[in-house]
Amino acid sequence: MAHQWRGVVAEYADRLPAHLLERTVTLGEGGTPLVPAPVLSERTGADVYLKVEGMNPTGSFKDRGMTAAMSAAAGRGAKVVVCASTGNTSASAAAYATRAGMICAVLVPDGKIAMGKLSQAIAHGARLLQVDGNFDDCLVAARKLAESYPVELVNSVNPDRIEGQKTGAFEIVDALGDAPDIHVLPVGNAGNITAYWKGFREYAGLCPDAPGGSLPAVATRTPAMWGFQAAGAAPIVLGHPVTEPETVATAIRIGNPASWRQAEEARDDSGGVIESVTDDQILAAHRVLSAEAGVFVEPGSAAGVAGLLSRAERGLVPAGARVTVTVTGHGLKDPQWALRTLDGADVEPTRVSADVVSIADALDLS
Ligand code: AN7
Repeated sequence: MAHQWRGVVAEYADRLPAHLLERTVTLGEGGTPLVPAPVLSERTGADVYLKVEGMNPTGSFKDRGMTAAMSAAAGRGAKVVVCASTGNTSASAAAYATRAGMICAVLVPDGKIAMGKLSQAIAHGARLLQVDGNFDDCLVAARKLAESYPVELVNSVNPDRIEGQKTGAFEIVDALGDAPDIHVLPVGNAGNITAYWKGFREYAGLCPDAPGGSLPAVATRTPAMWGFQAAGAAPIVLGHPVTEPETVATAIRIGNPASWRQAEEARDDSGGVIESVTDDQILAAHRVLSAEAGVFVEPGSAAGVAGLLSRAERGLVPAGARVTVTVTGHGLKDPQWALRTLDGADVEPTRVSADVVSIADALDLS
């Protein structure tokens, strides 16, 4: 019988804090495919792989951190959790809270989260509050709520979230046999770049004090971390918070990332970069992924690929480098972008009568 993946806490138990094992809350997250992307390799002259995180139980990478945060909360006997979210965190928190038998409150920016994510939070029975403000306002409120009321915060400022998310880096090294030369990902609140950098360092034996730090190293090196923010929400690139972030990539519409300093550390210690990409570049990369690579992601997830392609155009991707890109969330979260051309026109389905000749004609087969 094929091995049944047990979720990241059980699979990587020897490299995670022991308190996550007391009452593990899992939906079988992780174990996602690392898919070679010949189309991107050809365009960049590198050897490119996609870590397809849309394959997680709620359709985004957030599930890796959420199994950890929710296991810790359950172990402490928590009854209520809260998060601020641009959408995916709320979908994930809602699902895992349901599994744990907890109440989940989510604060989302009014009108600025994708329909798929909103539906998930509601379907899983979250107490959803649409806040008159942006993500950054929601996070400030969620933190204050957790300080003053008997509520656990499950945003990525919760260190257990980072512990869970670092397993994405472990899986990449396990699949390739060593760390890549470059790891690429979108940056919003900057938890994931922080987590991946931690995971890559731990697997290279560079963190003796980490859980499992005395285990043999799995990787011989660490990658350069390349992070990409949306141009209208690029505080780390600009060097100051953005009070009114704007981008089609609502997942990363964040003006004051909680893990800002850790993201800069990951960039600097790894010899990497954090740059911005325009909405047009994001939507073009979104289309390359779906129409040429066969991988459907949400716009925010395409920011990493957009940045990689932009650097390739500028001659900044070393020939033959092994590059992994985390594509963070599933295309079905926010499908409307597929129904527009890159010029912004609506895609109209072709209508035909139900006879084979008309159908063949419409398909240019005759
Ligand atoms: C698809 O759900 O912040 O830099 O509240 O949903 O770790 O924040 C989502 C972020 C990238 C950025 N891609 O990751 C939330 C939230 C997708 C995302 C990011 C998010 P971080």
